[in-house]
Parts: sequence; structure tokens; C-alpha cells
Amino acid sequence: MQGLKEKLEQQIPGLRQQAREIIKKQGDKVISHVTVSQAFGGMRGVKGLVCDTSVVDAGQGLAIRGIPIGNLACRLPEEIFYLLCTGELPDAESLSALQSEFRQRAQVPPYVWRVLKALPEGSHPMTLFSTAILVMERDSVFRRRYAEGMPKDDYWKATLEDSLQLLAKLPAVAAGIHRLYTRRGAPLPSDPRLDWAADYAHMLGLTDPSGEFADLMRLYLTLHCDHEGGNVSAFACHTVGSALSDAYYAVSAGLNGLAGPLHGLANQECLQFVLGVRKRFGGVPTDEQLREYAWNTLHQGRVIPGYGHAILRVTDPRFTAFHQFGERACAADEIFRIVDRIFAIVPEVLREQGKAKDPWPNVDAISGALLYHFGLAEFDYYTVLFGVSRALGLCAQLVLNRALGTPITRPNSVSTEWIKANTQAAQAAA
Ligand code: NMX
Ligand code: MLT
Repeated sequence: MQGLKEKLEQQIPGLRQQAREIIKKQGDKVISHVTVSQAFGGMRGVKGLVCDTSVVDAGQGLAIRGIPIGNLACRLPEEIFYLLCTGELPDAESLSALQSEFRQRAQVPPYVWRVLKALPEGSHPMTLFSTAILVMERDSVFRRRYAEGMPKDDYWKATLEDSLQLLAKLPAVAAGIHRLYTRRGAPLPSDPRLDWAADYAHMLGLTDPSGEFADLMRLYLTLHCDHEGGNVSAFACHTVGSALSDAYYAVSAGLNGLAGPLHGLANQECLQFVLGVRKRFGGVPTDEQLREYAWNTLHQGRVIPGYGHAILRVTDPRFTAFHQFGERACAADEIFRIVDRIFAIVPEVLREQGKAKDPWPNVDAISGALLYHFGLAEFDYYTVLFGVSRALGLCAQLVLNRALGTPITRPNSVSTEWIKANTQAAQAAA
């Protein structure tokens, strides 16, 4: 057995050596070029970052350290965190050691609840979540040790400690936010006998006699953990972390990006869309009704939430994993059936419209339907669940970047005048 820190301690010298050699021998090789459209268009397709925790292939979707996400659907999120950080799944003892690291750090400081209660009525659950993380920054080991003159080689250790502290507390923080937001009362105490996801399910306080909701939470927190380095939450977290802002600042920044409707908030928008369909047709619509509804949405200039992706060009394997769960757990559920019909109709409509490069569903198209089935009905809370999971990947990426001494992110921007002058000059020369 090897604890996470010991395993990283063993791996990091080799990773540093490998990066140094690649830069020395291949540093001048061109791996990407940038067109004017990409500069104006969100840098789509520009290869300008290194991220080893996971890869997203347009035709296959997410693989964590080379393992397709579908093959990890039965794993615990704690195992996934170990895998993200080290490239290996933990053995039983290493897993149990990591779970005990989390348990030792799970107590949420009481000041968090005082701050959250003081936020104005109507604040979004993601605002509460990001604020809770930000206020815990007060306890950052990285910030304290940096001020004490910590050597650069140790940055990753302090980042790992901050990450463990943060991840250990997120289920309780997130569950407490749900209870606060829904006026269900004081946070429920954690049950130290449970794994990270099951404890979160337990602290949400929903009845779960079959244990299926806990299973859904394990799956949910595994599937959303990471999506390579260029998505908004990962890139925002990376950029903030690259200034040596500690994990609390960086993760909070990443989650603020996740809170956008084109990113993680799409999961709340999706359920709203599905409920809108049910309300409009009084149940599961016919295919023709649904086609018309989808076209109306597009004609109003709105996107169909949960469909399309910046990289993927196939059905998101995370959608497929949730779909398989839904078929087992709630195939007859009306909301699940509507999601299924949308899956049958919307790709065809988007293809016909011809704008979206990817007409297929992403993870957000289905996750809310499953939560709703199990009684988690407050859909403006859903992105918090996404955030608890995504924090695993954000933290793993931060630890590895601190280990490699990745420098501050600072690409160049150019002005429109510069683009005009340079493209015209190139045109004139041609
Ligand atoms: N419905 C309608 N139009 C769409 C959709 C969609 N689902 N997806 C893309 N388009 C449009 C897009 O708005 C753009 O239109 P315009 O030229 O008028 O600006 C055009 O198709 C080309 O966009 P793409 O290049 O295909 O997509 P892009 O890479 O820019 O954006 C998303 C990717 C995911 C932001 C986009 O597909 C979208 O807005 N989807 C709906 C929101 C969503 O599901 N987000 C969740 C992403 C996953 N996540 O977990 O974070
Ligand atoms: C994600 O999980 O981060 C989303 O699918 C968005 C993305 O990859 O751009």
C-alpha cells in the first residue's frame, strides 16, 4: 500500500525530469497554430496547455489516465482522485488510507455557516458554494507556508494538503448549502462509516431505503470529476493557480466558471427544459410535438441545453453511463422517458439546423432527470453537485502543476487593429 502523498513523492522527481527533457529536446517543435477565427473564437482547438489527469477525444470522450470513463463507472470518487493524481487506481489499503485522510479533515469550520447565513436572500447555491470555499482560504497551508519561505520543491505538498482539506469538507459544505437553501434546517452530521459520496447523500437527508440514491451520487461524483485542461472551470482554476494563488482561491474561481449556463449550469437549464416539455404537453410528448418544441426553442434564439460540445462529436460517454443507470433505476419515470425522447429527436433537429458542430447530448442532458427521480428536485442546486465532483480534477491538476513548477499563465492578446494590419500585410505579400 502507498498513501497518496508517498506515491506522489515517489513519482514527482521522474515527472520533473521527463518535463525537463521534453522541453530541452523538443521545446521548439510546433504542435498547434492559431488562426484569426480561433483568436476571435474562444481559442477553440488551439493546443496550448499540458494536462495529464485526463484526455477528451472528439470521437470517444473522456478518458481518465487512459481509462475510458465508462469503464470507471463502478469506482468510488476517492479512487478516481487517486487515479487523477497518480495515474494508478489505489489498492484496497491505499484507498482506505485516502478515505481516512478525508475523514480526519471533514469538519467544516463553524464560521462557514455564519457567512453563508449572512448572504442575501435569493443568492444562487453556486454563490453560496463558491463563497464557502473562498472563506475557508483563511486556513490555507500553502498561503501560510509560502509566507514562511517554503522552498519551491515543496509547493505541491502544501497544495496537496489544501486540496485534501478542501475535498474532505465539500460534501458537508454542499449538503449544508442544500439544507440552508431549501430551509430544511441545520446541516446534518457526517457519518464517518460512509464513503465520500454516500456520506454526501446521507447529509442531503433524502430518504434512500434501497441505497440507490447513494449509488447515483457515487456515479455522479465520478462522472463529472475532470474533462481535460481546457474547459472553462479547469482553465480558470489553472490560470488563477498559476499565479500561486492557493487551492481555495483557484477552485473557487474554477467553480465561478462552472456556474455559467454554457458550462455546468446547463444541468439546471436541462431539467428546466424537460419540465417545460412535460408542462406544455401534459406528459411525454409525441415525436412530432417534441420536434416542433425544439424548433421553437431554436427560433427564439435559444440553445437546447445539454446538447453540443466544444470538443465532443459523439454522444458523451458520461451521458451513456447515466442513461444505463436510469434504465436500471427508473426506466418508467416520466421525466426519464422525456429525456429519452429528446435524445431521439434533438440531434436530428440540430443536424437539420446545421449550426451546432456537435448535435449529440453531453453529460448535462440527463443528470438532472436522475436526481429529480430520487427527490432532489431543486434544480438550481444541481451545479453544486457538479462542482463537488469537478473539484477532484481541479485539485489534482493544481497539485501536478505545482509539482512541475508550471509557470504563470500569460498568453499574448492582440488588438483588432493588429489583426487587420497583419492579415492585410500577409495578403498583400501573397
Ligand atoms: N442548441 C442550439 N444551438 C447550439 C447548440 C445547442 N445545444 N450548441 C451549439 N449551438 C450553436 C452555437 O450557439 C453557435 O451558434 P452561433 O454561431 O449563432 O453563435 C453554433 O451552434 C456553433 O457552436 P459550436 O461551435 O457547435 O459550439 P461551441 O463550441 O461554441 O459551444 C457549447 C459549445 C457546449 C457551449 C454549445 O454547444 C452550447 O451552448 N450547448 C448548450 C449548453 C450546454 O449544454 N452546455 C453544457 C456543456 C457541457 N458541460 O458539462 O459543461
Ligand atoms: C466539462 O465537463 O467540463 C464539459 O463537458 C465542458 C467542456 O469540456 O468544455
